[in-house]
Amino acid sequence: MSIKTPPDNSLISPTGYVGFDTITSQIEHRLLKKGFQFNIMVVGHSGLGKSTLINTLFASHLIDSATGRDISKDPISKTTEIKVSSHSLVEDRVRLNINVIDTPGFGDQVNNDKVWEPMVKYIKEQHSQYLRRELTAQRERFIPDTRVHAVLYFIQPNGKGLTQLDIASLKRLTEIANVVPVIAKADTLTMDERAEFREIIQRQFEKFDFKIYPYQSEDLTEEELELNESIRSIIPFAVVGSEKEISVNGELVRGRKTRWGSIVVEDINQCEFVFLREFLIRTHLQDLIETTSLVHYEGFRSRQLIALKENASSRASATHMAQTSNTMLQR
Ligand SMILES: Nc1nc2c(ncn2[C@@H]2O[C@H](COP(=O)(O)OP(=O)(O)OP(=O)(O)O)[C@@H](O)[C@H]2O)c(=O)[nH]1
Ligand SMILES: [Mg+2]
Repeated sequence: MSIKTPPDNSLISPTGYVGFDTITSQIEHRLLKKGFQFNIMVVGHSGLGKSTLINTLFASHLIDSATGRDISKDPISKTTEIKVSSHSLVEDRVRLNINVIDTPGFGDQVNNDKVWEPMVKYIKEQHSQYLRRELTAQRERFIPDTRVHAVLYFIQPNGKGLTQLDIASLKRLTEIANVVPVIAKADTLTMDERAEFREIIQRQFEKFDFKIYPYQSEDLTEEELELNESIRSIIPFAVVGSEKEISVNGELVRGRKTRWGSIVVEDINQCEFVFLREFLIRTHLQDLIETTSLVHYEGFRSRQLIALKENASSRASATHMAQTSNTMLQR
C-alpha cells in the first residue's frame, strides 16, 4: 500500500476557524512582557561628542536614571574608564532596556598602541559570559543579554580620513561586532566638505575591507535590500549631538548655538542625526540584536567549542601516549 504525501508547498485552508492566526499576537504578548534588551557601545578619539550623542539619541535619559539626578544642567565630563549605565525606556506598551557602554576616548592614554584592547576585551567577555551560562547543565530560561549589539564608531571631522588608530581599531571591532560609523561634530564641516569626507571614508572602508553593518544577506526582501543600499550610501552618518535645548523661533528644540547661528539636531537639512536614530531604533534594532547573536556570537561560540574539543582530544591523546609508554617501560 502506498501512502500519498501532499507536495511540500501545498497550502491547506481549514474549512472552519482554527485560530492559529493569533500566534502573532501571542508572540507579541510574550515579547512585550519580557521587554527588549539593547546594548550599545560608543568608541573613538577623545572629545568627539560620544557621551553627548548617546544622551541625544535616547532623549529621555537626560535624567540620570541611576541617581534620578537631572544631568541636563551639568557640563559633560570626560570619560576615563568603560562605564556601563542601564536605562529602561517605555513607549506605548513596549519596554526597552538599554545598556550604554561609554568608553574613554583614544589619545588620552600614555601608551596609545592597542587603544582598542579594552573595548575588544569587553565585547569578548560578554560573549564568553553568555556562553558559560548557556553551557551550564541547568541553564536559565532567559540568559541576561549583555552582548554588545551595536558599536557607534566616531570619526574625527578632520577632512582627511581615518587615523592609524581608527584603522587598527576598526579592523578589530568590525570582526566581532556590528559597527556603525558616524562623522562626529558634523557642524564643523560645510555640506560640501561632509560629502567629500564621506566619500574618502567610504573608499577607505573598501580599501581595508572592513565589514560595516548592515551586511549583505541573501534572505532579505527586495524592500529590505533597497533600504540597506540607501543606508550604506549615507554611512558614515554626519551627526551633531547636543544635551541642551535651544530656542529657535520661540520653540524649544535640541540643538547647539554657535557664534554664527544655531544648529537644530533634529533638522534633516542640517545633519543626519535623525537618519541615524531611524536606522538604529526604528528600522534595525531587532536586526542588530539578531545579527549579534547569529553572526558574531555564533562565530565566537563555535571557535571556543572547537578549541575546547581540540584541547580535550590532545589531552586525551597525551594521556594515552603516557599510558602506553608506561606499559612499555614496565615490560
Ligand atoms: N561642535 C560640536 N560640539 C560637540 C558636539 N557633540 C559634543 N560636543 C562638545 O564636545 C565636547 C566633548 O563632548 P563629550 O560628549 O564629552 O565627548 P566624548 O567623546 O565623550 O569625550 P571623552 O569622553 O573625553 O572621549 C563637549 O564640550 C560637547 O559639548 C557636536 O556635535 N558638535
Ligand atoms: Mg565621553
